[in-house]
Amino acid sequence: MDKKILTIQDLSCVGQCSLTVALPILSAYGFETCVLPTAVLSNHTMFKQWSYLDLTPEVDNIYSNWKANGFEFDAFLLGYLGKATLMDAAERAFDEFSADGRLIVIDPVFADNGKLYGGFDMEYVKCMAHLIRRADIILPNLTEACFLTGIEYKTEYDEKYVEKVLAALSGLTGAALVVTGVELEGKIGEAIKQGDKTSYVMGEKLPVSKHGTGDIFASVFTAEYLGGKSLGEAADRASVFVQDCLRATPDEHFYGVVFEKILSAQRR
Ligand code: PXL
Repeated sequence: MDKKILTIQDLSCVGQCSLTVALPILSAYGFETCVLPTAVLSNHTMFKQWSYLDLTPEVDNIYSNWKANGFEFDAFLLGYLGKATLMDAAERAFDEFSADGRLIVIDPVFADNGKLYGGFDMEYVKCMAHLIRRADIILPNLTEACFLTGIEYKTEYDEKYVEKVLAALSGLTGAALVVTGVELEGKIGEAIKQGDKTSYVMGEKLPVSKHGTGDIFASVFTAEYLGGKSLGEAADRASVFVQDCLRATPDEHFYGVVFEKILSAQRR
C-alpha cells in the first residue's frame, strides 16, 4: 500500500517554508501527505513582524477524531514546532497513530548561523534534545547540533570537530544523523553517521543563503529516503534540489526560494 506521511510543523501563511513547502513537495513525490499544523503565523519570523496562533489547544480535539476514524501513518516528518507542548503532542502521535514499521524523521528547526531563531530559548533546546531520542533520522544543521550537544559553535573547523559533534549527538539518540550545513575545504554539505559509519556528501558552496531551504531539504530528503534511496543518496538529491532552488531565485526575492519552479520543471 502507498505510504501515508504525517508532517508536523507550522503553517506560515506567507514565506515559502514549513507546511507550504512540505505539502507540495511530499505530494509531488506521490505520497499522501497529512498535516498537524503546530501554529498559524501570518508569515515566517524573518519578516519584520508576524502574528502567531499556537494550536496546542486544538491537538486533543484533532487526536480524538483521528482515533475514532482509525488513522495511522507510515512516516512522520517534524519541522518547526514552536513550543515544547507540541513536542508532547508529537510523542503522542508516535504512540497513538503509528503504522507498523513507521519512520520518524525529526528536523529540530530552532537555530542557524550560531544563533537561536526568535522565540526560542535553552529550555526548548533541552526538550528537543530529549525528543530526538524517538527519531530514526535527525536532520539538524550544525548550529542546532551544537546547541543540542552543548559543543561550542565554530565557523572554522576540521573533520575532527565535526566528528566530535556527531559522537555527542549519538549520545542523545540512536537515530541516523544527517547534519546539514557542514563546510569543509571550501565545499558545503552533510555529515552522515549511521551506526559506526561516518560519510560526507559535499557540494558546491553558493554565495547566497536563503530562508526555508532547510525545510525544503527535509522534505526532499524524506521523500527520497521513503522512496528507497540510501541516506547518502537522499541527502545528495535534497542538496542538489536546494542548490537548483537557490540558483533559480532572483536576488530581490529575499524571503525564500522559488522551489515551485524546480518542482514543476521536474514534471516536464
Ligand atoms: O524555515 C524554518 C522556519 C519555519 N517556520 C517559521 C520560521 C522558520 C525560521 O525562522 O520562522 C515560522
